[in-house]
Amino acid sequence: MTKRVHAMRRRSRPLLATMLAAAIGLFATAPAFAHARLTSSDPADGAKLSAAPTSARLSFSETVLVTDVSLAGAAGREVETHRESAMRPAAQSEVTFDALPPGDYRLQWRAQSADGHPMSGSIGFTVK
Ligand SMILES: [Cu+2]
Repeated sequence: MTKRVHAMRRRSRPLLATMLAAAIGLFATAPAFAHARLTSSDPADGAKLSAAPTSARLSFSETVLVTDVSLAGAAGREVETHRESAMRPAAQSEVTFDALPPGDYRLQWRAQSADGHPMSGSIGFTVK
């Protein structure tokens, strides 16, 4: 990038000014376009747990409305989960369930960010 800008400067100052203005404009407005994202979870994605968990927590970079969380165990069998204040926007969302027997699990989630964008993802963990 630096090399290209220097090359442009030699050739055309107006073009450089336009490029700089565009770059600054892009930078200044970037936060407005930043999407909410999952920042962490407990259990963490890929965790191998020696103690059976009875809850899972998702943490997001900003307040989101988690619209669906489901937990699948062995052979994709769904595990019953409970979620408090399911329809309230929050930066964290927690689901609880009965202590999980050993096995591989996948927690799938869907959410809507404050700017209305749909989000989804999943985390996997193993109970030893
Ligand atoms: Cu967005």
